[in-house]
Amino acid sequence: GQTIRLEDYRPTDFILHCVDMTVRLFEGRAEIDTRLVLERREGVAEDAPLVLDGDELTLTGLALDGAVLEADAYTATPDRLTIRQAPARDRFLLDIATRTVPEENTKLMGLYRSNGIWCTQCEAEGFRRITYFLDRPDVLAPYRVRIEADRTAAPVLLSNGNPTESGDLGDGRHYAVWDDPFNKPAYLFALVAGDLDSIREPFTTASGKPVELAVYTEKGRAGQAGYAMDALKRSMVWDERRFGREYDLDVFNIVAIADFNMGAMENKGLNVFNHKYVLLDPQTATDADYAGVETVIAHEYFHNWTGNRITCRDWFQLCLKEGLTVYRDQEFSADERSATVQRIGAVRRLKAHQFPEDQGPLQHPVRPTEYKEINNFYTATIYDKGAEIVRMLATILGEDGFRKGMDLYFERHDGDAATIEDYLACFEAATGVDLSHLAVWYNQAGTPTLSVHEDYDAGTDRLTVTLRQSLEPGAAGTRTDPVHIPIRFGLVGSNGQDKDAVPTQGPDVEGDVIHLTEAETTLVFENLGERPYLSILRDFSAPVNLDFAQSEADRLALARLDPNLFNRWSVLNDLIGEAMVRACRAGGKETASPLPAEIVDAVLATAADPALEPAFRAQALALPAEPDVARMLGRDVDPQIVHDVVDAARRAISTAGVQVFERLAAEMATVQAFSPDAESAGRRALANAALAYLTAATNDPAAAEAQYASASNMTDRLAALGILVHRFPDAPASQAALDDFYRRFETDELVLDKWFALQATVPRPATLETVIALTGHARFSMRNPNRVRAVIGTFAAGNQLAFHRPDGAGYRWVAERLVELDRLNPQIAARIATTFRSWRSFEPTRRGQAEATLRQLLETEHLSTDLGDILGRSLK
Ligand code: HT7
Ligand code: ZN
Repeated sequence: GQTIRLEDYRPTDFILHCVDMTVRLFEGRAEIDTRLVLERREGVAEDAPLVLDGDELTLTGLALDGAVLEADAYTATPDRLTIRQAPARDRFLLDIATRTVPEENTKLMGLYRSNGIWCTQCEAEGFRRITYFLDRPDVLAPYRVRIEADRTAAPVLLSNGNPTESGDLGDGRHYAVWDDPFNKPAYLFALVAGDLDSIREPFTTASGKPVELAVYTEKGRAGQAGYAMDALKRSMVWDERRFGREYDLDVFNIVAIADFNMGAMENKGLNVFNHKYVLLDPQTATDADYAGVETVIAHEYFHNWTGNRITCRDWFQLCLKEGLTVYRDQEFSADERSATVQRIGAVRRLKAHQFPEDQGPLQHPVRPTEYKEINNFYTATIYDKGAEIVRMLATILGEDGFRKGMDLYFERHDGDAATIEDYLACFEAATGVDLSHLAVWYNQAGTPTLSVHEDYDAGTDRLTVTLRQSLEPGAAGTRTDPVHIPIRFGLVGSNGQDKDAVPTQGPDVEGDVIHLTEAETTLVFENLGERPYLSILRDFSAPVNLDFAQSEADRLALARLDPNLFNRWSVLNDLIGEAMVRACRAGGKETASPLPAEIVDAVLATAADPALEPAFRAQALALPAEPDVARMLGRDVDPQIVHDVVDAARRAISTAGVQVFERLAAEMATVQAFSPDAESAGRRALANAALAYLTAATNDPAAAEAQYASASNMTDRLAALGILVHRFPDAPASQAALDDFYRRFETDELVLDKWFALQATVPRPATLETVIALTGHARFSMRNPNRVRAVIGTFAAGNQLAFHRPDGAGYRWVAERLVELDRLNPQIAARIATTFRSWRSFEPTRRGQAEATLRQLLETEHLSTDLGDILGRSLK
């Protein structure tokens, strides 16, 4: 494949003024007529040809200003249309006719069918699979779209913008016309046609504009769309209040689709969703599912301003819309739920997904400078580290400064395809703050280390804090210059209150934020009255590895006292993680607990503390997972040892905490009718954590079996089933519960995904045989991405013992499935292949097995660019 480089960016030779399409849908084919109004850009050579992108296209007609083009005037291949002599000066019309077969489109990019519904996915480069086009984000135009289809097969016809016309065509066919007045790039185009149910609600924006909201689903499932609608309305109100952003069209439509490559897509006025992020009810969805729907609905809605009204100049700027929109959805969830618990979740995800990416061969900067396949850059780095940079910007500027910069960004760039430089310039102009050191974060890959050293002199009552930043060179080969690290901190007194901490020497400190912009700096605090506990990097104010040899006693004190709750969690979680790492390094052989008794006590005290909210207490009980410990180990990882150590830690807490857990299980048990709110979800999380520890302590599945049978909602039922299947895989009760679960929910594909995923993650090497059987199950399909992810994806990402079997069988099985999958859906194959990315961090046997498998896979004939790119970079 060809490499695309940021430095090669230049605008198109031709300007696009508007798009007019007619899409005729039939069983087995789609006919697409596209009329473009184009104009050669000033200064472009008169003989420069017009080159349009295509992908697996068939051209059936071509006319320029109404005259059919002679065969020698153009060249059409499936992936390019070149028109040799386009008019030199005036605007001209280009009519393009293409034909596709949506039923055969297994890549789920472009126009395809999902359970009979016609739908599209165009980001990043799917529109070129519908018609030849200048398919890049800096080519913006208004669209008019006419859809024609059989009225019975597709009573609902949707596209972007506002509906303007509809009517009958005879022969059982009908049509609808949609007008989108807002300039947009082709990646935001969408079309949906099918026999759909819907729920509708009116909404009035802050300035009084009425909007008709609708959520469409497959037949019979609109009853599960209510929470999504509610989340949409809350998102709309929140964006008005927090960022002053109102919705702009007369309608806002969401469609839930079963076969979908990612979570959802923010097409203008017509968001298309993986039905997993729309359809919910208490019997079939967990609290985590509810939170996921709320987040994704908000995220796609927020894109209307950060992504659609202001889009990206090129795909190197992807984080401009994604990092910013993730930051916005995180802030929304923080306001709607518990801010601390939300932040803990975001930091856990960042460390679990982005840190390993940044540490391995797929490392890339938040703004990359080159790519082979853009689909492979929808990564944790672009999304989540991108959001962390926006968060640091907000921390540096404060709430008012950040809002001023955002206001200027919306004002200056509405209607533009912008860059990261454009974005940062707005904040500098609005606040006068120098952001040059923050900007460096966008260009350098890798996770910086922040080293902290403290020294308190009791004689002079002086605390000296030395801060150092460093960055290891990595696979991306980017620079390692110092960046701006905003460090939120506090000096906690023995009374649990923050001291007035104004340094008498040192760098810029504003309120509770230290601005570290140099490689190293020292701060001095005086007149403290006692040696304080240093609470550093509060709320994880920068995405760094913290290297701070703080004493265990100080950290245990902070776990009790710190007014910053996030840090109470993080010091405790770090203590546990470090103890696990020590035990792994010792070979995991010790029979005793890997956790010192004081740490176990601190965990139990937090879990039992009625002054803390249940969701937070549940977080304190959620130990670092096996992949977290593997990442902290960094090299020569033996997943069996890691598993044994994590298991021993769990047992240590369970044995010591029987009484605490018995009390919690009783206190937190579900009594009232189900409500998905955060407070109720927190109580269920704490109750289910207690149940897991109790069954570990008794080594008896009875309590889980009882909860499985009596559960009144999916959260409690799945928690119980998870304990049975993962902890007691051979108990007859576990198999009985699995069979019961299948029978209860066999008509619901989303619940069946849970049934498949649970079995694929049973932590033992023999699960490989289970997943082999599962891929032969009548309900398994390689064509449904959710099902593929549930079985193959969760196996590779979530089963440390079976995927990383020392005999290499887990690797080889996944590799064989990737070859099959690559022929159908390369995007999904490439994504699952990233589970190999940390192969170099394993002990020599597994490392050798993984490398051999990857090398052999790379030799496969006709690999897609997507999969080839991931494999090639993984082996680099
Ligand atoms: N902007 C979207 C990213 C996306 C996507 C969505 C569905 C299918 C394929 C896709 N490729 C890229 C989703 C988002 O971040 O909101
Ligand atoms: Zn997004």
